[in-house]
Amino acid sequence: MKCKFCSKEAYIKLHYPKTYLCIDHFIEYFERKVQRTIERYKLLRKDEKVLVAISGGKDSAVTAYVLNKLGYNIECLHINLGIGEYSKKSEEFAKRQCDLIGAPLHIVRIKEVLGYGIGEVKTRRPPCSYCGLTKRYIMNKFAYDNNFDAIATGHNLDDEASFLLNNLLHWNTEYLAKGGPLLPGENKFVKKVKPLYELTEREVVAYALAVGLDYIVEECPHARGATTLDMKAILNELEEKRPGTKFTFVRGYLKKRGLFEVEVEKKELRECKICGMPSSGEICAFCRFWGLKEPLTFKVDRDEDNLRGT
Ligand code: Q46
Ligand code: ZN
Ligand code: ZN
Repeated sequence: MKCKFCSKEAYIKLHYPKTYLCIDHFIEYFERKVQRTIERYKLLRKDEKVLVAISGGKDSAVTAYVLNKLGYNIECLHINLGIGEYSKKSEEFAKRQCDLIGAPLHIVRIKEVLGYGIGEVKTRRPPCSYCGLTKRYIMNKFAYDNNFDAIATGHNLDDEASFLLNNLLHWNTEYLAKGGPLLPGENKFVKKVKPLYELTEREVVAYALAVGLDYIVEECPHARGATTLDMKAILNELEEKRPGTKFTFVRGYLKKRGLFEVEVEKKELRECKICGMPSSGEICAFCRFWGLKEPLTFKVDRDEDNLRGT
């Protein structure tokens, strides 16, 4: 098949709207769509300092690559989770990706700052529960300590659609109130944005391949992603039969999100006694879990030439 816009062979068939595109026109389409998402949802301005959280995987690498190409002022943060070989490999990929992108990379290794890797802590909590807490805290604290205006993550359309479906099936209204491409900053919470919000996972993979971004494909050994994978498989089946399902579902949700917001009580936040970050209790969940007596600080010395290993 030929590209819709030129005489070259098609690189990809887009399902919605059904179009064949050559590699160059696909790259152009993808980048234009990211730019439109940023504008439609007022995610970022060109004068803002953006921290991209990169895991070594495809979505975050593509986010950093495209934002950089579109002229946004980005730096990257990789959190090494201390999960054996998996984390070593992830860090290697993150470094290679940032070399290709030409963006500064900061690395926080949680084993170095907290003493244990994910999965090594003696606790009843499953690794993913305190991993999520730890990643969210470090991302925000790093951005806050270094005066970033926004944190960009690699969530794509499939991630959002499967998150919504799963939370609708369980009527987790609190989570349903918090979806969407933009979580505005408030207090000491830095604004969070998802520039790939309207692009499918398939498009993200095709873009990564098209621009030569290498990424880790192995799953984390703690991943119990069966639910997400089930949701994604169901949505892909629906999409196959009715192209545009995911997009309509997510767009519709954004219109109806207010229904869930009214259900959520606004919690009064105070400052954590240890780290000073917002907390519902006297000590925040992060400091409590890791038993901290002193706050962690991530202030980067800007005179350092090589930002790696901070
Ligand atoms: S939460 Fe769980 Fe992930 Fe952390 S422990 Fe691995 S699978 S990395 S997205
Ligand atoms: Zn073309
Ligand atoms: Zn704290």
